[in-house]
Amino acid sequence: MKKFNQPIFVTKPFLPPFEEFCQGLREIWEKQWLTNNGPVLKKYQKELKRYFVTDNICLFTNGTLALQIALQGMGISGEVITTPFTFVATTHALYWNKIRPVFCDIESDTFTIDPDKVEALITPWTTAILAVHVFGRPCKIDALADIAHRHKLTLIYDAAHAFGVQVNGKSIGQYGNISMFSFHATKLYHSIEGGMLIFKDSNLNQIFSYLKNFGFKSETEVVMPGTNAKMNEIQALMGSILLKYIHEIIKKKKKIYNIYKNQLSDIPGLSFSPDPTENIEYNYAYVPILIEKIAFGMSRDELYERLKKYNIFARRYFYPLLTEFACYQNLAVSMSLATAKAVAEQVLTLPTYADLSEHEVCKICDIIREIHINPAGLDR
Ligand code: T4K
Repeated sequence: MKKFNQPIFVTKPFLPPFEEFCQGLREIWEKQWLTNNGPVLKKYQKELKRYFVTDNICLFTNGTLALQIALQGMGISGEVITTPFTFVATTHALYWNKIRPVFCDIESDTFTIDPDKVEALITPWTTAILAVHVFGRPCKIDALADIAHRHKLTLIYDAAHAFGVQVNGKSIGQYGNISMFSFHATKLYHSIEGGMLIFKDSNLNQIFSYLKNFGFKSETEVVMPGTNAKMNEIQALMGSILLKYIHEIIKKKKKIYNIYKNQLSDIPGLSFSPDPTENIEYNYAYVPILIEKIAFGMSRDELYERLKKYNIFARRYFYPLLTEFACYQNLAVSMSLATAKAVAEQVLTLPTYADLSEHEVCKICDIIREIHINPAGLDR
């Protein structure tokens, strides 16, 4: 197979028609209001409240700061049980709040925190569970809610990947005490950079508004040590426009996911997670596959490198595990993370974005098959 002429990255941001964005930009220019709770942000916030059917949402400049502020605003301290199989920002948010992350192993089917292993990690210092709907796959929400309820723990979800996911007909953001969504450009739905909290306790609205704006209550009053985490008008404009396209984006991503699944599932040593159960509406944000070296004929890393020669830039999300990073290496880990380690060694996320054509997806599949059939072959 010939290599692609242009690089095929793991993702590409979805962009609206240029003219549509320019129209919105023109209005921002005319008003000369760029940030600090401007009119576009207010309109966007209303649209999201309708979309999520709640008044309790707050927008931020990115998902990382949203999560940090969630922890600070809810007064989470001590130890928090979390997953090592995630993007570094999840654990960094704990560290910025001087909270000790306690890593729990994950499930082999959804790659999310394993509820059966959470209780063994609870100590008198545990205040919360910070679980991640990794790749948009919902955590075992009922089991986690039950543990959190019995042990009086706050249940926090990093839903960075889960925009558009529904469980039992409700948005995934309605579960737990609070959820953080990332609207980063690489996400299925984005506002260039951006983040959102959605929460149960309406008192948090005020606290989060203070915290993202330096703690200002009025021109002369600062009521808490806040930071600057405000979403600006151009971000809000992008988010507001893209909300109209979300169904189209998910439809395209679903089609891509299904092509990969149909074309690759019979390759020995290459596997997909089981399909989500019927009560889950998935967003197909990522296409993670697992590569088992012996059956596939080469390791995940070898496949990752070989694909680059064809101009295909898949990613090893999330490798290495968080516990391997220099800043977390010295942290005592009291549980075997065997499943998380195995998944991190085998996972590869394949390119998926709305612009990726059916023809290109089929070609990526053909290349993977060719590499599998002829592992020693010379790349052209
Ligand atoms: N929690 C979880 C579970 C997360 O996954 C994330 C973020 C967060 C929290 C924190 O949320 P934010 O603070 O970011 O809102 C990317 C994203 O930067 C990051 O947002 C995301 N997770 C993570 C999974 O992926 P990188 O380092 O892989 O990004 P980068 O720059 O290598 O981009 C990936 C590919 O996308 C590139 O190869 C090319 C393409 N790309 C990227 C950008 C930015 C484009 O085509 N156009 C673009 O504008 O982290």
